[in-house]
Amino acid sequence: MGKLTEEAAPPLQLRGLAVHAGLIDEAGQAAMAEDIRQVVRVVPMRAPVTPSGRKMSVRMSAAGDLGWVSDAGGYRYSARHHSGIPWPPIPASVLRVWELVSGCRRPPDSCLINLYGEGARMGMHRDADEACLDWPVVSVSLGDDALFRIGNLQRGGRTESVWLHSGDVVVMGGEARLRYHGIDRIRFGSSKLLCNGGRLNLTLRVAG
Ligand code: MD3
Ligand code: FE
Repeated sequence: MGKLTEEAAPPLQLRGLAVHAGLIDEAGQAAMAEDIRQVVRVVPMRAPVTPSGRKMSVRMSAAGDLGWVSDAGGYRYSARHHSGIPWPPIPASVLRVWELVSGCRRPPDSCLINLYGEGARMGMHRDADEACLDWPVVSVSLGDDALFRIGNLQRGGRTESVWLHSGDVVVMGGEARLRYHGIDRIRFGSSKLLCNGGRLNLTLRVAG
């Protein structure tokens, strides 16, 4: 089973985000990817449709009490997948990451699962639909490298970018929690972790 590496260096700080590079070793990444495969066997990935009717390039599913769904009625947190099936519990391997880096005693109630295939991206947006915005968001990257962009509290202005790699963990807390951010592109095929290539991103949240 994998390990969460004892960090020699403090995390990289970028506009209030903490980037823990290489926190999860290869065995840990493989175990986590397998745990997520079990989840999406129950609640399959789907490509959300935006309120404007466009299909997103990222495919999504979730684990925990609440997941993210989108339909003609818009986006919202929901206790069930579109099929009506409740989201499976958040895997213990993923909860361990939250315990290590979040600084919260409270466990997350939501793990959103994003899958980026070749050419997928996520436009600049902010996450503000959670009931309380004081809790951090913890993100785990698995598979292909991704170019992550972080901006400001308002749309526009200067941004900074960082490549995220498999096993990296990012914590968004405090002032960083409401910053605009997105994924410009992935380097499809840069990692061998996922059999079909691509990138999995897990975001742990207190949503309810
Ligand atoms: C900064 N996911 O699911 S993870 C998302 O890689 C999302 O799939 C991206 O943005 C992905 O909403 C980026 C890093 C991340 C997640 C949530 C944040 C950065 C954040 C919330 C606030 C500020
Ligand atoms: Fe986001």
